[in-house]
Amino acid sequence: MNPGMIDRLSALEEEARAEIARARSAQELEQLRIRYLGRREGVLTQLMKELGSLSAEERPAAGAAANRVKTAVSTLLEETRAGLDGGAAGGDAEDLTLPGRATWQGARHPVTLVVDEICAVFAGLGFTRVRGPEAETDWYNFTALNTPLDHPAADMHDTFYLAPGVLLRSHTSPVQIRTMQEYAPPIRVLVPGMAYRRDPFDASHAPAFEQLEGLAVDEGITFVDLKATLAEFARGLFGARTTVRFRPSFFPFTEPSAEVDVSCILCGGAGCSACKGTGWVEIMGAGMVHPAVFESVGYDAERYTGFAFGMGPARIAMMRYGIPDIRLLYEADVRFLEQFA
Ligand code: 2NL
Repeated sequence: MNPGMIDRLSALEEEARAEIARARSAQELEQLRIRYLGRREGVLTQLMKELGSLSAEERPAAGAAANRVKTAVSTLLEETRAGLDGGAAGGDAEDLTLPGRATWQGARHPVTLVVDEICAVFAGLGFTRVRGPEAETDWYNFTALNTPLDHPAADMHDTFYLAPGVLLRSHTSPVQIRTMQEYAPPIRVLVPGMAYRRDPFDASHAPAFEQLEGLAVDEGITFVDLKATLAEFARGLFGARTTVRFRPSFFPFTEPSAEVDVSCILCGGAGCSACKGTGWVEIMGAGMVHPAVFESVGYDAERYTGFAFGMGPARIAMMRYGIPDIRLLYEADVRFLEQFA
């Protein structure tokens, strides 16, 4: 018997167990395996080589002890490594270098930003913001607006019909009709909301789009009030140096009618790619409310006059933020939207 050998084996086992318990990674465990069990330099391997020099009586007990320690250390290494892989039984220490999670920053949609801004400017001129149904009857959407049902705009190919005589409104004007039915003049309302047309969905058209219309009705309202109101609006939205230009146009529900341009918000009128070198960008249509519209809501067309206008806030948002394709406004892509936070 060689108590020296047995004692050295016990001490070695104790030391190996303590070291393995401290190990925090697979690499550390592998280093320990090499240190204790490595084929050439392993501490236990070296001790086992000494077994040959023991006496025949001592060798069996020392050999058995050596094999038991070798198996114990080897098993412990394997179990500890399995625990690390599973992650549950003491995995790698927490990685304190991981960046923290950023808090979510919500943002209003660019079209909402523009609608709210326009409404704020008109609020200063006494306009109230109103809403109404998106599913309408053809009377509110066309007939009341001096647009006969055989007009091309009322065609199945241009309008989403839900049932005979029922449709998705093709503009927000039915809300003004409802407002006039409900209230006597004077009226000043601003109507933002979705409108629907059977247009192909391309870079500059969407079948569902935001519209924003305005209506003012009172005794003695003239085209001068329309011009002054829209000039004030343009300065309020685009800056004090902005000017407006009216070009003759046609809408069934206004007479006279005009297309309204503003001096280019990017170049100030000098001419650039945004205004195609003209210095002007078209932002809305407008005009004096047609007497037939007043008659359809029961207003006295001899007593009252009024002006109305309509614009597409998405177009204005695209201009203002340099958005090249209208479809970006409908994709709900967070990478696009969070730029407006
Ligand atoms: C455009 C043109 C316009 C109106 C909308 C309107 C409403 C009533 C009576 C008269 Cl109830 N007019 N709305 C008038 C002129 C133009 O919109 O280009 N929109 C995007």
